[in-house]
Amino acid sequence: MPLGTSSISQLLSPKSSYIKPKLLIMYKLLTILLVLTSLASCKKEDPDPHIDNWCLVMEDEFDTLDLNYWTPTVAPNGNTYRTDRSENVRTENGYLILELHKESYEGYEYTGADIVSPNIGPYGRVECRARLPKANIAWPVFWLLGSYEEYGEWPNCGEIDIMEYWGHNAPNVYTNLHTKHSNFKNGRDRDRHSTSYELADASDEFHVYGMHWYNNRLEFYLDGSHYWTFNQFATGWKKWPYDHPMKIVFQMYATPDYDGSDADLPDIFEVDWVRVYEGCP
Ligand SMILES: [Ca+2]
Repeated sequence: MPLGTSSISQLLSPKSSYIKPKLLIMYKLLTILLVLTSLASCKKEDPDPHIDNWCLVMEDEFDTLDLNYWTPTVAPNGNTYRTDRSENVRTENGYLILELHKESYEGYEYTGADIVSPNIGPYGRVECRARLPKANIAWPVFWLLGSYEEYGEWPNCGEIDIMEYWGHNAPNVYTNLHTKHSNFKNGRDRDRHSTSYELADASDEFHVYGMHWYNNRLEFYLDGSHYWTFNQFATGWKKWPYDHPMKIVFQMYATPDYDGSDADLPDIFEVDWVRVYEGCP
């Protein structure tokens, strides 16, 4: 009789005092085989690759504003009306310029801008070279917004703020993550989802803000130097929505909850280039 399921259950049963030595050896061999197969499949699905060789899949030097790729948003956000006017968004001498103005517009006190890319990823490396504004009320961010197809709208879709900055909070630069589980609205578990560093010349010099996006972690880099890793700490989209495509966003808004002077407006957020890579095949 071949060693089938019923035989194994018989062998496992305490009543199996009649086990023949040959069957016992076969059972042990089968167990070893099962363990080895299981180990091999774990190895195959090891979600911890380190990629050294990145292949460029998208690059924009912002010699022009390519409206076939980027979509400016025309709508209010907080106290800022986002427009697609050249006063708020344009390219100049190879730089993307997002400009924040204090002006009465459509019932709002400030005008700013954001531009949104098509989906990228999931996974890869994304970075930009940028100079940040000086104005106290300026709120420039280089971030990724999850596409809505998989888990729905924010915060379900997930958000990764690679570089987030508030002029009045200089010289601190922040990296913030938002998920269904932890976001700025529910305030839950924020320490785990946020970090910051000081960058005294962020408004004087260009720096490269980047992230390496893996299937179990997000690694963050400033000028090519690693400063933080966010490791996936639970399964499920509520705590790890970063397994589906996301869109790149560059924004320049006025901080909604700032009540200091805004006399230093207008001001600009300048981006020299943005690049997206994937692991080379
Ligand atoms: Ca450029």
